[in-house]
Amino acid sequence: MNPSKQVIYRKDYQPPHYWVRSVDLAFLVNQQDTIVKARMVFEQNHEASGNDLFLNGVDLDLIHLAIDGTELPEKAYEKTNQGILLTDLPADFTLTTEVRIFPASNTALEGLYQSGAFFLTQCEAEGFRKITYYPDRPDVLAPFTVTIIADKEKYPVLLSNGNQISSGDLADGRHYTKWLDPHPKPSYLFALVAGTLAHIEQSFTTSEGREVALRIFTEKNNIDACDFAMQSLINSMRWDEERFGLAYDLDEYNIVATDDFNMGAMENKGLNIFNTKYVLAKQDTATDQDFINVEAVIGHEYFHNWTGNRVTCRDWFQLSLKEGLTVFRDQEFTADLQSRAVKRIEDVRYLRAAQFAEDASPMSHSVRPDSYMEINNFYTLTVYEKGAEVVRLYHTLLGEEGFQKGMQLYFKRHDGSAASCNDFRRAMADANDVDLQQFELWYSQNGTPQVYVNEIYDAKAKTHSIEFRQLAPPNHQGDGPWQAMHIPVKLALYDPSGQPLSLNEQGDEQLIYELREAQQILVIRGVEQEPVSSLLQSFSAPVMLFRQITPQQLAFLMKHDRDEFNRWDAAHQMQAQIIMARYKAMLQEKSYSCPDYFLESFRHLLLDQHSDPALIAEALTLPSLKSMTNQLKDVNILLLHEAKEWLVKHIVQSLEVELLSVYNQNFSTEPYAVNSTQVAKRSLKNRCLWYLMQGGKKDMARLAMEQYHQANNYTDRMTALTLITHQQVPGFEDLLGEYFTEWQNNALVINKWLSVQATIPSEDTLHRVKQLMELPVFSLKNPNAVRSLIGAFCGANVTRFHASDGSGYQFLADQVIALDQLNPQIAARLVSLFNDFKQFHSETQEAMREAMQRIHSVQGLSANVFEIVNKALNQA
Ligand code: B3K
Ligand code: ZN
Repeated sequence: MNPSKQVIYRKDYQPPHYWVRSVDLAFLVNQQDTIVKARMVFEQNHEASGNDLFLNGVDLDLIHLAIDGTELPEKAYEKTNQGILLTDLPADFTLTTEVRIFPASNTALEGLYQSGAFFLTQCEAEGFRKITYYPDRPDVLAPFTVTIIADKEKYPVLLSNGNQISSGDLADGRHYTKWLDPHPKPSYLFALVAGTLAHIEQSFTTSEGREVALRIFTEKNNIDACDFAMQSLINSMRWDEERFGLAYDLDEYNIVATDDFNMGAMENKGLNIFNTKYVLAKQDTATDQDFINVEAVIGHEYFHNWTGNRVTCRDWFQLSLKEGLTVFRDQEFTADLQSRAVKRIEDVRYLRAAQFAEDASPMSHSVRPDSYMEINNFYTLTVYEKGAEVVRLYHTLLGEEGFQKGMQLYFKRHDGSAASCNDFRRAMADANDVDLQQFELWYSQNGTPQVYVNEIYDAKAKTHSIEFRQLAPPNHQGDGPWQAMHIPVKLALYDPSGQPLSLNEQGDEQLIYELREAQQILVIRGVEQEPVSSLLQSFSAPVMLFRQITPQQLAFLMKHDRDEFNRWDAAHQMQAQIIMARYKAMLQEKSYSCPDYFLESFRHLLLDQHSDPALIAEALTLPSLKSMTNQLKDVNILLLHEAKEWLVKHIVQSLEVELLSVYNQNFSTEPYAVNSTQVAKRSLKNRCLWYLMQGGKKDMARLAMEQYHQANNYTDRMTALTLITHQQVPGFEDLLGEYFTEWQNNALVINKWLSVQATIPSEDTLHRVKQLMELPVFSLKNPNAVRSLIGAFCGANVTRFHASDGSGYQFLADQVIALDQLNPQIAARLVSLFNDFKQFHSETQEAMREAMQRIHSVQGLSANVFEIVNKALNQA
């Protein structure tokens, strides 16, 4: 088998034979090629036995290799297409190398590559080996010195990690800059940028008194859209000092934004590289959600400076050590700055729809995976989002103070080194003197834990008993049997008037009940009347909770629960119940009509004058199909979609007057600002408009047209355009045309235009998508464009992707095959859209399987795509 398609196991981890004590790099950047010279000082690791050293190196033209100044002849080492093996080495030595690379033809966007008028790098996870020969593994940390030399006119900006220590002019119109990053780091955090870029700058003084120059670089035409990102960076730095006591540790913090990036952003030490999507934001081109995303991603990458960079990962199996923890930190940042309840609802909605699905799919893996073929395939929702939930569990169990004590001990023990998930767990346990042995299972067991609840009220004894039973997820993997997990269940009980009951002798009205056994019973005493329980408040653990709950109890919780999250969840469950009931009736060709209590409680939600409008908007947003299909088999996805549409139509027909009045009430005439009050009102207003438009009435279309033309902000404008286009209101093609003419030079804005069209629920959409792919604004080489057009069609246009003639699946297969030649990481993301195929009924499954088989049979498939398709087909 091709060496890049080998499976790597966590259990095979071996410490490195050599440490790198320092690295000096020199880059001679040219348009045609780049020369990379390296000088590395190695020292044997006495705790590992071995005097050989493997240097990773892929697609490099080796020009020269010497040890302690003596050139090595080719026969002195073993060279493959993955690297060089050096043997019989002394305990200490200096290695010098020189290689040539070709960044301009690098379409995988990994290593050094070109974007517009500049060159840049992406090294995580294994891109550094495409730049120079090096032990490219996260547990080898070294201080880096980097010199960049290039033509001054073509490449005026030359950046790398750390602080710039010198710069100057050279002969032949060239110039150089020299950078020192004193903090030892693994190669995946290396970065370099060279080219023509504009920038904005501000200064920040840390709590330790360090003055830091903050800069954001973009191409010149975007420089007016960076101010919000700069403010977000300042907010992040301040927040990390205040909440975590962590301050920045260099004199510069540079951010570079590029249109050509495989993911959102990258936390390279002192030189973050960002997808423009998460930097650029202006009133006329960014939605409220875009602004919030910019703030969150700027925060996320900044927070990595401590959780990821100062303490990094021992090996890639520990990825969640930095990602889960940093997602938790960015979630808390957003919760502290925006609305905590809204943030929690959005995160859980995403987790349940996407991560639960991943955990039930052929790609299911534990938060700390046991094996991988291609590490880039494991930057998953499980590692990130479930990983963040696991970190949140510590916080729930230990409280803010205990959690922060654990964090401090973690930094004290591991600052400047590479650690493991176990190290983190130990720090949390030791700092708080608690036993977190069983907690290990959160890292080692895959699948979503299932908790079944049974409640009994005993009127005579005045007790309310809640029995919890943990069951193994159906797709449990691993050698041993599944074991019960440590699950904190936050709960409250309410009496029939909605008053919270005291749950113990201390009079607590809220409890964290810790499950540790497969079966446990909680008995609450002194309960005068049968109560209604609110379980798993704030979603206190990432589990599926199954309980018998009546619509009346759900309506009660929607009204009385003090936990905002569970109030939303009750609404959500009621909606899911109705859609499922209709779907089941349709399957059996029976009739089912919408119960009055549903409309009544929906009306109550809509007209609630006391709650945050953002929370109301969330409660009015029906569950996604994805979140409902997770637990089902033989799903007829088109029928389920129809059932949901039916409910929507029913809501509009019954509540049109109310929807219209809430729409009007939340129409703001104030000057636009991105603050939580305005964002909340816009979200509720636009949710109402969404419903109104689903009714298909002409006067509602007129309302959307008015909103489109009169809006003073992009959220309102884009919502209107989307609704007008999706409903194919006469004139929508003209609007799309005008939009294109106005924005054709703004890639991000045009990407939205592509997505709007890719998601039109109409028979000719695939044809339209294929036509849009021919436009110069689209390129298979640009990941944002691919995600916006192909990704949106296959991932968000249910009826067209799942069209019964299989055309959607064929299209996806064609695109994956074509993309794999250019950019395997993006191809692998796209092919993952097939991963839920086993949930569907046999015809759909078969058509999806055929498309995957066609991909699988392509010669020379990347390890990225192969790993995913192979798993899916083998487990079918
Ligand atoms: N650490 C990077 C992700 C790298 C992905 C490599 N395929 C961004 C982040 O999580 O902050
Ligand atoms: Zn991250």
